[in-house]
Amino acid sequence: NKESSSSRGALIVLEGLDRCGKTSQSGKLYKYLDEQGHSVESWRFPDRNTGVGQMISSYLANKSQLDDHAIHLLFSANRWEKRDYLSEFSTWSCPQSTGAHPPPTSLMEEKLKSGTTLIVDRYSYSGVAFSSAKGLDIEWCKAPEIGLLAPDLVVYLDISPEKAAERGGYGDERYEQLEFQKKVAGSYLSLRDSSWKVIDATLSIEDVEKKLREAVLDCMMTCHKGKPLSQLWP
Ligand code: NYM
Repeated sequence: NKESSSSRGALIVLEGLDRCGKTSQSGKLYKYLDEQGHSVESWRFPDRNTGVGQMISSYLANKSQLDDHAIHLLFSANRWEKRDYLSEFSTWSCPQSTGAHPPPTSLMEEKLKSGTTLIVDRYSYSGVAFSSAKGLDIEWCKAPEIGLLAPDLVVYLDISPEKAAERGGYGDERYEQLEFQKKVAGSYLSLRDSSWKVIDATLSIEDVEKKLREAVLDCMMTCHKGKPLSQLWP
């Protein structure tokens, strides 16, 4: 059973409010793991490089308007397209094709199974937290994420909206406002469960880095030992 292969990588997700330090901590973690000789990749959502990602980027920059449900589905589509079925299996759903075909395997899954650890800056939890903060029904928000790979570890970099705002650097993007971030913080709270690793993001950069490393190395070990991959929502 490939899923219990002893060498699989871990799917690590970092979540938190805007300005919680996620992006710089993802970068530091990537550098550390890479230097330690681990096979590791750094991903982020939204991935603004795809066609869907460009629509999201334009929406976030207030250059386009979209219905709240529509933008929610685009964020989700952006994750599905990055999960991406491998082209070598592209005949899988072709009715004319003959013979036995392997089940579809995703790029993300393939990378994990071949031993690469993925550090992902934002994932489905951002999708649900930000959209439900606008008032969309939480179960509706979760639905399009069903079937994506579940992270092996979700790290929440915890900071109050007020403290995050004090850090400055809120840009001109949509959502980067204190009142809205307060609602997002509330949504994250209702999503969190005991499996999440919550790190106080107001500690020094070095302390956050250390705690993050410990949690991630521990999770990588569990995956290495054969923890099976699972799907959202567990
Ligand atoms: N965001 C991000 C969402 O609203 N839904 C999602 O699914 C994701 C992944 O996009 N304010 C929001 C959160 C951020 C914004 O993200 C851009 P970033 O990490 O600043 O590029």
